[in-house]
Amino acid sequence: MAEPIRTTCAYCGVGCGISAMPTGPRSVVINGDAAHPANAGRLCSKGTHLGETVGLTGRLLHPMVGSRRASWDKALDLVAKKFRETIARHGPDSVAFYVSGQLLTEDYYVANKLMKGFIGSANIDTNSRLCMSSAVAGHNRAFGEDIVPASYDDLDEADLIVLVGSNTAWCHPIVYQRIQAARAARGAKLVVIDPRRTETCEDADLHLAVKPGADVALMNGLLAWCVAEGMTDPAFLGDSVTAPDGFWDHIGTGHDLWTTAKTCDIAPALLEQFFRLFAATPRTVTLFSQGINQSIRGTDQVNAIINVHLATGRIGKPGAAPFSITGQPNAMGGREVGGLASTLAAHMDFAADNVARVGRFWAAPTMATKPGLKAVDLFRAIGEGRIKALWVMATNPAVSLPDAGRVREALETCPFVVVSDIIADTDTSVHADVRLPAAGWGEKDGTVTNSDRTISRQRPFLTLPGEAQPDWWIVTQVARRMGWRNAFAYDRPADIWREHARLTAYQNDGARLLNLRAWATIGNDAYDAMEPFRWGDTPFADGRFPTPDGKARLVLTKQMEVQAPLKDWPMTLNTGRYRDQWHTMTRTGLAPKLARHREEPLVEIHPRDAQALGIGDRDLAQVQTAQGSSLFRVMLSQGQRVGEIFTPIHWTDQVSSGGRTGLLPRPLVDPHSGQPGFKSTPASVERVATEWKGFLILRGQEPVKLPCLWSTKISVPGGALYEVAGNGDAARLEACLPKGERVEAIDQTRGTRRVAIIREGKLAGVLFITRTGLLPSRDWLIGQLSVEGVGASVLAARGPGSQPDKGATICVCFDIGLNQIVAAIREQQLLDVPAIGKAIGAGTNCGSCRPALANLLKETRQETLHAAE
Ligand SMILES: Nc1nc2c(c(=O)[nH]1)N[C@H]1C(S)=C(S)[C@@H](COP(=O)(O)OP(=O)(O)OC[C@H]3O[C@@H](n4cnc5c(=O)[nH]c(N)nc54)[C@H](O)[C@@H]3O)O[C@H]1N2
Ligand SMILES: Nc1nc2c(c(=O)[nH]1)N[C@H]1C(S)=C(S)[C@@H](COP(=O)(O)OP(=O)(O)OC[C@H]3O[C@@H](n4cnc5c(=O)[nH]c(N)nc54)[C@H](O)[C@@H]3O)O[C@H]1N2
Ligand code: SF4
Ligand SMILES: [Mo]
Repeated sequence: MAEPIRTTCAYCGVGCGISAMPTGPRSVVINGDAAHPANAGRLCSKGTHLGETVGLTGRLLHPMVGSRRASWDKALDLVAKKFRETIARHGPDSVAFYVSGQLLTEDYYVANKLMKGFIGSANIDTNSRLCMSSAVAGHNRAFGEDIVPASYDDLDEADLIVLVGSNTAWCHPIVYQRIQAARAARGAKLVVIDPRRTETCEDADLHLAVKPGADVALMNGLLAWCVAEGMTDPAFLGDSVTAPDGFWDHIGTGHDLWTTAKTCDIAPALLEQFFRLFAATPRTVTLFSQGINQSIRGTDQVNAIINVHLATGRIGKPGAAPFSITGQPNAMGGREVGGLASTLAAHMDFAADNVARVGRFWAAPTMATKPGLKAVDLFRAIGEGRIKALWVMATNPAVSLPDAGRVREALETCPFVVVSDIIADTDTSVHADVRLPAAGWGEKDGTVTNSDRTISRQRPFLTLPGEAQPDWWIVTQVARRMGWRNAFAYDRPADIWREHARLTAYQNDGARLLNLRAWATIGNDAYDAMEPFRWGDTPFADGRFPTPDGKARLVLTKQMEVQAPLKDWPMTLNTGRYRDQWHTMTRTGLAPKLARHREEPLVEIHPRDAQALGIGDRDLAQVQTAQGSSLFRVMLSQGQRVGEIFTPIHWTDQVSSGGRTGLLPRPLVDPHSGQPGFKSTPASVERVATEWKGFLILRGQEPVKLPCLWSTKISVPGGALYEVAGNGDAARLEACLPKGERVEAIDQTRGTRRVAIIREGKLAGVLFITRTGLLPSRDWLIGQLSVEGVGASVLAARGPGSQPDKGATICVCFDIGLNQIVAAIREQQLLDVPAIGKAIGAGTNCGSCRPALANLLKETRQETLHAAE
């Protein structure tokens, strides 16, 4: 029997090892790799269901010029010619690449080399700008190099774990499980600092619902407390840290408990509890992500966290570190090759000696000598006509950049846009002049670096579909055609890896900690067999930092005025992620199992705000900002702070008519990092009335545009489910039904319309609309897509003895819905999460739903108590 292929998960920066056993040309059985240090065999819901995403639905299989298929030769020649001509006419800064933390290190390396050493511009930026550039800037300011001074092992050894601005249970689930295991094993305490009460808070010892943007005040208040309590580390401060003038005076002024509590809008007693716990616990890891980074003061927020760790000597020791956890599978690899516009290569910046050194190494004809444009400025320059040729690789900026409406306009006006993607139609690629089919996960071959500096191999186990090619190949082909044949004469990813490793070691006398010298000469077989390894074991263990004087820097950070609500925009919009979707859903959207957790884009709002605005649960509401507006389904949530709303980032034109979060955020950025403040935009919300609602189930995946106000699509086994709502005559939706034998039940007085199309005894499509009443369970009807001999009775929408609606899927692995879990808790009087597992299986496989189960237990218990009162 064939051996499983060991590879790394396609999604988040946890970087879990996967064991993939192909079972056919486009099918695979996925298991966790027990030997991988990041996950020891565990996988979350997204990783577990990767197998559902390797089909060819929606794939881009051939190069396309406009809407016509082209040969690779023709497409590559065209890209090379257009870039060459634009550079000749307007100079190297008139072109740009916008790349991604989802490229492999080898892809990233050649794209960076081409732009910075050969085209001679640094206009290559990446979606990592939107993701962790504030952490990069913060590390550089504090340590002199972008070093993450923590590893997952530290989580196992910590006594206190503080999560700041991180919904770890949803976004880094295997890290969350590791934290839970550490708590079980050694009683580590968990504190979550997040304006929302997320599932990550469910089981925490403390949740501080901080006022958005007040984290600097919080951290400075914490530092002031540690100073006052004599809990700083004078020896470490003396030997290893320098402070700027006025630093300690600043911390000593206006950072008392009461002032801090007021600024952060947290009860003083609760804040004091946290301060005491922190001060008393030397082994503390403070893990942070987008709630900290994605702010117009993100870099200061990062440094405020690092300051506390430096001042208390909690760095470079087991179980004690500030820990910036990265989002994408290769965000760290991108940092290592220098793929940001503000870095050069291999942890070097644009200092003249670095430019000269890298230029020598590459034998580069035209080195970039200064940083290029950062993402938001880059797209502004495109909109203003200053950049005339753009190549987008492995990212979907029409959705994911702030003020995405302007980004779409910029893409439309740019004279030449190339998009390399695995999917044919994305909100970005519809603006492309040339689309290049890239190899996807399971096909591509190279390395990634996860959040804790562990480098692992992504290995192929599927053949390349159609004419798809790996990103490194596409880039080097264009580079060769632009005239740099020798500098891009790689035959395989291993050739690129060796060159990258050599560059990290090149004239590196120890000034740069990133040094992969040992890997610079490995053979192709050793590259293929590479085991996961972490570089830079425990950074700063010797109390030395990569600054000129060897000391770390405290950075003076000031809490900016937290803005009072504006008259037209009384709410604050926060944006982020769902447990089972990945970014713009081009891959997770293909997995029916992942679709059912959250089927529609929701705006979460506190019941008190909703009441004041006349908005009810499950209504539709328009969220508006100065940048744009979009429609969402309403979800009342006690977990929101009053005055603050939350929307998800995932929905696109390809799957829905609303939920376009990207149109809403301000394009304001942090002054140091250029990272946008996605988490806080002044907004308003308004109810939108509809006369009818309903759903449509269609066999197959062929996309259809529905003529109604609200439509969202999810994949289901055998087809697609659309939720719809609108005004006027709903009959027009019937035009979207396929041809075939038609059965219908139309009740004008109750305003219900039920139409089914049956072809050769199989259900081809159904439409259910109601103006007044309830709608039946979708589950049973979806099941009918895979049944033979369907008849008119399908309109009853339930079979003999069929079950009531399962509700939103909570446990993806065993397909168990909310209603089933609540029923089991009530009927079997279940008291804890393991008991639910024993009774119905939920939560016993990947474990991603365990926080949700804990929450349901609590809510159901409260309901029962109220009922008993
Ligand atoms: N399921 C899933 N997992 C993912 C991804 C995905 O798309 N889906 N994407 C990956 C990527 S690229 C990334 S970057 C990570 C992101 O992972 P996270 O950063 O954990 O995710 P987010 O939902 O963006 O935001 C985290 C939290 O920050 C909080 N927050 C907002 N404002 C503030 C504030 O002012 N202060 C504080 N303290 N908190 C605040 C939000 O309420 C939110 O709960 O997830 C990775 N993992
Ligand atoms: N409002 C708001 N906006 C945000 C955020 C937020 O919290 N709030 N978070 C930001 C963050 S942290 C991030 S990381 C970004 C993510 O945003 P994006 O990077 O725009 O999102 P993805 O959907 O991951 O886009 C990846 C694209 O690459 C394609 N692709 C997948 N694999 C490959 C491959 O191997 N090669 C090629 N060439 N293409 C491939 C996919 O089909 C998809 O079109 O969103 C940012 N935007
Ligand atoms: S936590 Fe989940 S999404 Fe992240 S790498 Fe592991 S399996 Fe993949
Ligand atoms: Mo990210």
